[in-house]
Amino acid sequence: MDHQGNPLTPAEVLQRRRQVVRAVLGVRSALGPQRSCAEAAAPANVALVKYWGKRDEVLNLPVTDSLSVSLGRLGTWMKIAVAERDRLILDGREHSPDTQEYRRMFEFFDLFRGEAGPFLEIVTRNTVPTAAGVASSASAFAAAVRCLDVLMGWGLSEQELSTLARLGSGSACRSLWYGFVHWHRGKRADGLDSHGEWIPVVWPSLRVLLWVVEGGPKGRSSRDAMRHCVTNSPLYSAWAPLVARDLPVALRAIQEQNLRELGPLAEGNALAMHAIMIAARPSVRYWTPATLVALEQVERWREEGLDVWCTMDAGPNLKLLAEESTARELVRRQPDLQLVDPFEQVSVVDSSQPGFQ
Ligand code: 2P0
Repeated sequence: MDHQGNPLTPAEVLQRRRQVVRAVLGVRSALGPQRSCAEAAAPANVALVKYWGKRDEVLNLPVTDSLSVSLGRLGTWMKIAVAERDRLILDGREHSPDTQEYRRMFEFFDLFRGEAGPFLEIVTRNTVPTAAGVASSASAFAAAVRCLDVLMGWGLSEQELSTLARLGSGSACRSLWYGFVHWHRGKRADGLDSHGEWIPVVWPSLRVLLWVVEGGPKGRSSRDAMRHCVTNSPLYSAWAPLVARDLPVALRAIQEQNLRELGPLAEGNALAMHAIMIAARPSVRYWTPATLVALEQVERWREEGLDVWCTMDAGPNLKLLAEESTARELVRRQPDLQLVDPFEQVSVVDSSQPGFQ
């Protein structure tokens, strides 16, 4: 939308996004590739205080701050190389230009290159299980900006890379780091102050457990659901005040490594986000009966003395939070849980990964 509330044309959208890129890159905008190829990895992330609603759709600027923890080894590997034509090879399969994945990825790369190219071959592999309901777009765009930074020799700061990754997908700005990240909503219209900030806390015993209760692709994109909720949920006005209360408590709980404080807070925040969705008119409901069964199971585990809490995103599946010893007990009881160490880092380049020639 422009200032009068009229929708922008695709050319105007591109221009606004390119202005931000130029503002971040400065004189570096004029640089061509400094190398022939570059590789990078980035972790997926799960929000403990959610991002739900945008104040600017073109630049993916959020209504509120949010807070996430990375998913360690789960994320994206990417290699980009200067080539004779654009190609996208995703999880070992070449995607044609009419696929959504190709369009989304190259629309992003087009923000950084002029009419003269360069053409790019992108080989990318997600280590996030597709059915797990964990967004791979966040890690993909974070890996993409890391690759570009190396290929073009920009030498940008992590904060600048985070600002650029946000243009691909909002939550991508939290995928530049391992561990906890605070995404500051920022106040500026151009979004240059809206980026992730790494929280210097390592919590070695914290675990995330992915619980896929429902496989298959999700019905509605989170982008679309978010937009719908902002204008059509009578509860949306409660969201910003709720985040303002939750965020400082979550930050303190992280500093103190206190799961008994962080867990209920993350669970309550996710449930509030889903309440906003459910109350929207028409309603947005990602939960299935299997989701409710799993939620009840989490409650039962707590009644049995296990310190476990959950969070959920725009899908039916759960992500559990627990300390390592509890996490091992949970896997014993529910063997389909996938255990993740949020702080497990992968080396930047792993050419042994399939798809990397
Ligand atoms: C989050 N989600 O904080 C929230 C909670 C989904 C539920 O960030 O439109 O793919 O690309 O900015 O980043 C998913 O939204 O949306 C998301 P866009 P994105 O993790």
